[in-house]
Amino acid sequence: MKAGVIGLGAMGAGMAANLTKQGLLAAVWNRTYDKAVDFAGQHGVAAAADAPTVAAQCDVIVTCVSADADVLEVVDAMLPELGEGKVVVDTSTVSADTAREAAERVAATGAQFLDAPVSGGKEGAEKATMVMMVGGDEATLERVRPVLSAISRSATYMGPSGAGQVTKAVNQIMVAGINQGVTEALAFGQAQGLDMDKVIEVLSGGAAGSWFLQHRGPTMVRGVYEPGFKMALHRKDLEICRAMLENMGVALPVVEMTLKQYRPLIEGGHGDDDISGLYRSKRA
Ligand code: NA7
Repeated sequence: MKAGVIGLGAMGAGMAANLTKQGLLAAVWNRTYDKAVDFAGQHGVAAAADAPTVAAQCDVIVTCVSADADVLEVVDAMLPELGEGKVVVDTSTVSADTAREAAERVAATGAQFLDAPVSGGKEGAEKATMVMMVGGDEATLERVRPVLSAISRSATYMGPSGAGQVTKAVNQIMVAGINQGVTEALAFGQAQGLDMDKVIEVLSGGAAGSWFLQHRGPTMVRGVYEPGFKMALHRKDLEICRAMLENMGVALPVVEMTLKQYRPLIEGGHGDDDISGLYRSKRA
């Protein structure tokens, strides 16, 4: 099985490197071509000239681009080279509607599309410890499992097209709440003059312990907010959640508060910071 990766950003580059380790990677493409050439040079794989070339050369095409319009743009570009037996696995976080639209366009060629967003951050992509939530055809998921196993800790079938993205929306609401809780609490502790490394160490073993506290706590209290997971991308995800709310009769106050607090930070030039940069607005 030959796999290709389109989009060698913070997440895609780690996934592509892990596919190389398993001998599965046949081609990569990145819109900013220098990135593809650098990756190809380091990992001994071909840098394709464009997305359709990756589609032509590979059985499984893993895409990891930014937002809804980007996924549809890349999918449309590949359509002439897709056909029976080929599978597009989109690991970007976009709306469930976009996933269903992309799946329809791909299915018209005889190929298959899986929405397969991931959670675990840049470190998870590099160490292949991400979890993956998959929507689409279950048999297709099983067929491409060797590729998904090379880039993730688990790939769980969630239901028909779009179900992976809806699950990811649930995840992103939780991430907003965890970010709110950890940044607010640590800023409070720091303002009280505590030794914050000790605070993080002791609390990590108790009921408030979390991945975010352990991995982002020590850096946020030092004013370091390197990605990670870009705040501008989390805002995109929370806006997707907000758009899904219509006619659902539930409220998302944590999402609303987080969007409100991200806004001045992103407008102030911090959109590429890790989401733990929310700490800036909590500091005394
Ligand atoms: P990054 O590090 O911002 O990387 C985004 C990648 O997507 C990067 O390689 C971009 O190419 C590529 N991209 C974006 N738009 C396009 C279009 N229209 N066509 C082709 N390539 C494109 O994001 P992450 O890796 O952290 O996250 C990626 C996704 O996973 C996102 O949905 C997250 O929410 C989860 P560039 O180098 O800019 O030319």
